[in-house]
Amino acid sequence: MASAGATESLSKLNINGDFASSVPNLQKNLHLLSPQQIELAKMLVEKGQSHLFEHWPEPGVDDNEKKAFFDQAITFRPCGCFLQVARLDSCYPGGLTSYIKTARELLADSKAGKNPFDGFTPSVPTGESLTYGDENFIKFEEAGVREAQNAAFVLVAGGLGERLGYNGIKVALPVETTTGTCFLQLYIESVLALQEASSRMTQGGHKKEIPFVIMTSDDTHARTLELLESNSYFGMKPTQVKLLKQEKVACLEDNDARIALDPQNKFRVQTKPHGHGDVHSLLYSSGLLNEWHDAGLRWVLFFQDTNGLLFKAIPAAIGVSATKGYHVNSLAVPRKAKEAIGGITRLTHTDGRSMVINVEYNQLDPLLRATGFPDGDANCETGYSPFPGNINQLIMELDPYIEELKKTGGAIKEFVNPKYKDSSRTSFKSSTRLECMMQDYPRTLPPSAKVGFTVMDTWLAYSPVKNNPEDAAKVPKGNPYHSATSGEMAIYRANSLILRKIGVHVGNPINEVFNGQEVEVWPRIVWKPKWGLTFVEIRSKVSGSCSITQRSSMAIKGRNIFVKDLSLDGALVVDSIDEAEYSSNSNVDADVLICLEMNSRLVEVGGSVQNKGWILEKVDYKDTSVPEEIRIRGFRFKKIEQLEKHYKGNASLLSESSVFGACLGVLEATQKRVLISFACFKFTCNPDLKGTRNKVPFSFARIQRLFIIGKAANDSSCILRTTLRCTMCPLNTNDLHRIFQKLDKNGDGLLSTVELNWLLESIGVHFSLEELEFSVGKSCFNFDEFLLFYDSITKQSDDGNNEAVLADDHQEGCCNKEDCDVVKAFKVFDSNDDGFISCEELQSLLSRLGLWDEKTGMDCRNMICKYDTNLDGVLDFEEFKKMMLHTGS
Ligand code: UGB
Repeated sequence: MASAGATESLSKLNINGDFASSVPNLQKNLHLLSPQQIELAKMLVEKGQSHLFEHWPEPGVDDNEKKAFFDQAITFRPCGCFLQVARLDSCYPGGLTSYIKTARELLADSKAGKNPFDGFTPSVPTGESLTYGDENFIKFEEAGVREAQNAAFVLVAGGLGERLGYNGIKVALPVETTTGTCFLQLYIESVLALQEASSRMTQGGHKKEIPFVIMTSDDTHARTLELLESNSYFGMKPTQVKLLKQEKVACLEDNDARIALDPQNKFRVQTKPHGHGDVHSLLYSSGLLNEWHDAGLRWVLFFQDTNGLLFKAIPAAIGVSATKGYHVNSLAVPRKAKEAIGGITRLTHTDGRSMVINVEYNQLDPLLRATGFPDGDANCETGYSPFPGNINQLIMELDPYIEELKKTGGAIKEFVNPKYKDSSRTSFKSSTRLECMMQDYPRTLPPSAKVGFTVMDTWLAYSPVKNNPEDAAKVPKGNPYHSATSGEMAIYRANSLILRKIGVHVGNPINEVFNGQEVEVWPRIVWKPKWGLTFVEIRSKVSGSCSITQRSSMAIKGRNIFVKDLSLDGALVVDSIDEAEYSSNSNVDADVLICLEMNSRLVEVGGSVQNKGWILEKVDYKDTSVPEEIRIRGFRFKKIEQLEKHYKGNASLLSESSVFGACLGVLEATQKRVLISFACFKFTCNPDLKGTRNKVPFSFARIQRLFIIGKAANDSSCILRTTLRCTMCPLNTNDLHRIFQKLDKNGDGLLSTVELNWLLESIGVHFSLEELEFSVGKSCFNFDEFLLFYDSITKQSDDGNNEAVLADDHQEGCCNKEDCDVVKAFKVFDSNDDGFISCEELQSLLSRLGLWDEKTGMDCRNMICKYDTNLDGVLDFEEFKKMMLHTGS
């Protein structure tokens, strides 16, 4: 019974407390509550949740706790007066009333053993299957990189990671312990690398920022934010990153959907995350989708928290979406039967409906058994399940996605998965809750929707970290462990296989057991995404004859590092920053050739590196003296000896100097004769320095690689002209002396053909020493002879030997050398070969040359305008020629 005082205060508030008559402990306390709290209590009682109040003590005891209960519980109820409630309302359509209703229906179905796919028959769908590195793959990868700037990336990272049991957030775990890069860092750096590659390809370096969204939950939000902030967002602009927090839902303790109280605090409702399916309603309600639409984006990519291989597959998968016009594209890998990943399945209903959808791993087996496949989820003759495994990376086309969400508000069909105590299915082992999965989105799509999938090899695309060591060790033999151990080893395997694919001799793996899991141990090879994201990019960074032994470790951290003729047996770490200048803190005296093209950003790593390297030491996961993130993988590195090379930036040197060039050897050979045109020249972008144009033959393609001009020049037309004309001045004696010293590796005052060859090799010109010696007529030069040699070849270039070049040029229909050079230059800029140079083409080339920096405010339109005499917005050949031959006076 309510006390007289309580009844009086209720009537003052004009509230009838009769609803609580069956819950005396609530009724006694009603007067403590605000009108909104009482309304909420009433709704809960009416929905069969009286048990929530049965333990409430007399008024005066724990009163604040009672109120706090509502402040928490109120978040489940739609009520416009509370911001918090309003937010949750948009997350859970219909509020708590609707939640309880849906839960009762789903729990009844589950108790009755009802098949959620009733009426549907599964069959194996067809999709795009890609083989890494073949022509088709390269084509899709290129298309994907091009499209990537029109994409937004969404990482779902609200999960507790219960199966892993790690105490931190999963995105903070190291992907691999060679460098210690964590998942979030890898993801962000991959998005940035993709953004840059995409901009380079299509926008001439004008960077379009790829939005990056992270869905968090109460379990992960604060720590995710902290991880980002304490690491300066891993190089991404903070404004580019958005965190959307999903709300948890109430846990349910029985088939009547009675809400569970928190075992630790009887005045709190127990809650758990609602599943990654929340991401759709959150994106919709946040308004981001419309923002992206207005910004011209076309794709939204969803991915999960611990797949370190993912970005090796992403570019090609986007390419598939773009080429095939898929509204939904799921990335998949070959799946082992019973593996804990969903199966991509075609479901055909008796009424004719058909859809391609993920069937979750715990539903696939019963579905198959119920529809005429007595073996259920079993491998076929290939040794894999016939149903491709869903790795839950989804690519949606934005416009159809928005249209669909307008109809549903982003609500995804929920499911419940209670763990029953026994076959009577009447009580649960522990509380359950409703969940929804992001991959269930296509379920509501009309049959006209283009839903496809893309299968890639597991070694390339999928290595999640989900299982704790104990459970991983129990995984049936042949099935993947999905543990921290296998996740890290998969990175090394993938990188080794990629390098093998491009011709590097990589040692065979050995088998080892860590934390009870037998894994292949490949050389520990890692690189930053900016070094190589796509097959073609990686291929362009490695040349010559390279080998890496199984016991080796290699980390490449800089963008412009070129690996050439490297023979590695030990540990090597190479780092470089733009405008690098060499400095070494090697603790080993190794015979390694690291060629830094002077004052340029290109670093070449080659030669023989041999040292004691890094050894893998076993660690037991129960050994709490070892940090958790290490012991869960079962090994750690003992770094005995390594070669470390760091190239640090030297911006001041560049900004003070007008000399940016390098000493280059350019050798051109034909089958019958060898023409050596050893061109030592320097580039300048100083507008006052109108050096005479050197008639040294050079290839524009090579210049694209070698031509590195710093950012000192701020006169855009000067940069343009410098780029186009490559104003080359004959070198003075000081320049030549500096070059001579640089080339004289062993410092004996003589430049040998071996040393000269080193230079030539470094720019991709291959000669045997005999050929070289024959061509230059000597086996070594002292400095005076070098000066003479330089004189002779520049003279040669100006007259006699140019005949060969001119002969070639005449074949292209040019009547003089100057015109020929202009034609060549024009072709370099006119990348689509339509006879005109557009702003985009100009910007694209400047960007590839490293000359495009949006911060300098260079405007290609203005550059073009200057010479665009017919004002059609592009340069034709005559206009281009005028610009080329313009002396700057
Ligand atoms: N996640 C959230 O953001 N919020 C949540 O409420 C729950 C999770 P799990 P599981 O690719 O390996 C999925 O727990 O059960 C995030 C697919 O359903 O790792 O292994 C969480 O942070 C399955 O079809 O998912 O199953 C994480 O990033 C299969 O594809 C992600 O959601 C499988 O993953 C996945 O959470 C797989």
